[in-house]
Amino acid sequence: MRRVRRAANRILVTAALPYANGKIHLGHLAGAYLPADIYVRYQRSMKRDVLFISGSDEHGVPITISAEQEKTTPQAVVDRYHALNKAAFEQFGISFDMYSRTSLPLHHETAREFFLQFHSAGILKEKRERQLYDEKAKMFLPDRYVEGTCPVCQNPEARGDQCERCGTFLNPTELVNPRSKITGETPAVRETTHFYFPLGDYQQQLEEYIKAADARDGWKENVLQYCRSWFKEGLQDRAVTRDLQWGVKVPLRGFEEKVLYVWFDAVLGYISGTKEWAERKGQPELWKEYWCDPSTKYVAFIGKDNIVFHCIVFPAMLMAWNDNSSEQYILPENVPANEFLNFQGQKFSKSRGWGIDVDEFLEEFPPDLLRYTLATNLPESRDADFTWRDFQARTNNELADILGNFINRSLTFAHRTFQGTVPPRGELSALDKELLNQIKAGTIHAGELIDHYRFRDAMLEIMNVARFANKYFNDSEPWKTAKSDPQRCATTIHICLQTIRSLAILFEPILPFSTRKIWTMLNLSGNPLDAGWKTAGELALVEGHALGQPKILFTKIEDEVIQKHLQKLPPTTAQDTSQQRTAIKPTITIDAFKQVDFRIARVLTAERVPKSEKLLKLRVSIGNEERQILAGIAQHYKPENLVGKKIVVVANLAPAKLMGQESQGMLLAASNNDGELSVLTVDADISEGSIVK
Ligand code: B3M
Ligand code: ZN
Repeated sequence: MRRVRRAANRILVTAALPYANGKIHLGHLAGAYLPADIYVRYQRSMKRDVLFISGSDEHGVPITISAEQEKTTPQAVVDRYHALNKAAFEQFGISFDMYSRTSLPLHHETAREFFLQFHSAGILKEKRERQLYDEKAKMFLPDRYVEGTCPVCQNPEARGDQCERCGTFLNPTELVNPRSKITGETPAVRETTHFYFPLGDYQQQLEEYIKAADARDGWKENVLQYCRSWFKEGLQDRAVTRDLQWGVKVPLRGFEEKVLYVWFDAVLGYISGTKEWAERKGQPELWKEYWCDPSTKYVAFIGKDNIVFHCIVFPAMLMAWNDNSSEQYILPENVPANEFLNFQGQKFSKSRGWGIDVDEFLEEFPPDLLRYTLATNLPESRDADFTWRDFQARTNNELADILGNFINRSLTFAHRTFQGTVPPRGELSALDKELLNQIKAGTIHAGELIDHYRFRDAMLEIMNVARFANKYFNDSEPWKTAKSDPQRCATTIHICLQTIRSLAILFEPILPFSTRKIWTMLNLSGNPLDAGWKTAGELALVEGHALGQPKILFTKIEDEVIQKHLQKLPPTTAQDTSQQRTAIKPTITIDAFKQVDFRIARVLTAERVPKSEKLLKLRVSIGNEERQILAGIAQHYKPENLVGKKIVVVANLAPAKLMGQESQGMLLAASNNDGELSVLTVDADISEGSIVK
């Protein structure tokens, strides 16, 4: 389908309001905040008017549960975590225009205003209903205070509001064998009165809305699928009040002991947060330009567990409001929800100490390293995995060896050979032109990808420009032309310096700290955002411009550092290990795969390595060459049984020394948990030296 994307010059971006009862971890960042920030920074660079709102979700049962656990008040809990999370986001470079909080009076007023409008318009249904009551604790149990078996998938640890395993939306009374999370008792059933929002009345309108927004802006398939399944089940009335003390009080006589359901008020936090932003700016009405002007495009970034509230509940609330007011809210034009990020093959788990919080991470590593690794591995269409090894590899092999290296060698060269100035540009060679074309094309393509919420691919595209630039430096051999053809050398370095400026602009959304340092090294005023995305392809540095001093941008991460973190992880159970084995590594390009040279090899001889229990020494033929390969398979194969076999080897692996002997390659083998191992072999009619692909 052809998309008619709204060419919005005013964009409202929100990112889910995290509960202020715990710290932000890497999974949160990859789910909503980093993609939102990349999007926002790019839009700012495109000189679009973009407003970025988030804040703390300070109500709801998770907060009161934390307060009970920590033996303190809900207010103390949210005060602490709001401050911690706000600081962590800042340190990570998330560029919110406003990080608000839902405990503010302005927010309470906004939420009550919506509730009262719905109430007086007769939209809400009052229902007397049966609810779970904990007789020992003497209180009605909110959804999250109840656990039990999921009626759909039999998960024994389903929550009262939703089963995390199968995603089914639940009422606590639907759980099989419910138990109170406060006392562990089986709750009783009692009657209470609550207000319900008739979600079903809006189903048709919602389906049409999502269809139209998808046609214009291209919704993600995972998001559409969730929505379709809810529509298929049919939308039900949802209770919007709760028997609780902590939250937005229900503003009606006789309901003083009740508060609004946390999700009813939380989504309105985007609106009240925008109001707070406008008030702080001294233009209290300005929020309406973002919420009530149909030419504004609204994009809501979230993680997949929040899809129903953003694609169904919130839009339905706005529709209901719009039906009864002259003030008309816009609806999300897109809800680009991400799947989950795992950590070393498993779910982040606070209780098991599995994962790492952002503040802890940033005590040790600069934010840009983490931003880059996460961005290249966002769970955009399926769950992804953060591993320490990948973090090390991305930092060392990409940021340091490609981007950092290119910038450093170019600037160093300019200082050594051209007195630290931009040398004059002569006639352009084919290679010069190719690099400039790559930059221009990369700028356009990466921009389009970001506009389509494809941040991973955009990052690949941008890193490929840097990769090409690094290769350009090598292929142009300025260290040779410096003597043989000084004018050519000047042109090469001129192009390199222009490219550094381009890369600073293109990498700004992902490396906001480092790109500002690059800007300083180029001795440019302002920052790469001010310069703007559209100028990335321009040759903006003037001849003779005096450069700043080159500094190391990215320091490599040593093995010991990674080892230390791996050792800190809690021990894994057998089940965990099998999960870990099945976790798929981050996506690589076909080009990356093609760098590995797999060949068919015939085993000529095989013998044990003296004093080693594990190693066998093989002599193999890969066609016109013989190799010695050491492999840790002595406990699985008798040497004589391998002779004559055709196996698969990596022929271009850097040689390594094992037990004092050189290994000139590696053979492929597979093993499973209980220690079985098998060397990969092929049918005998494939000749040795053949390429495996
Ligand atoms: N606080 C759930 C979460 O942190 C919830 C999001 C609210 S967005 C309006 O995942
Ligand atoms: Zn389930």
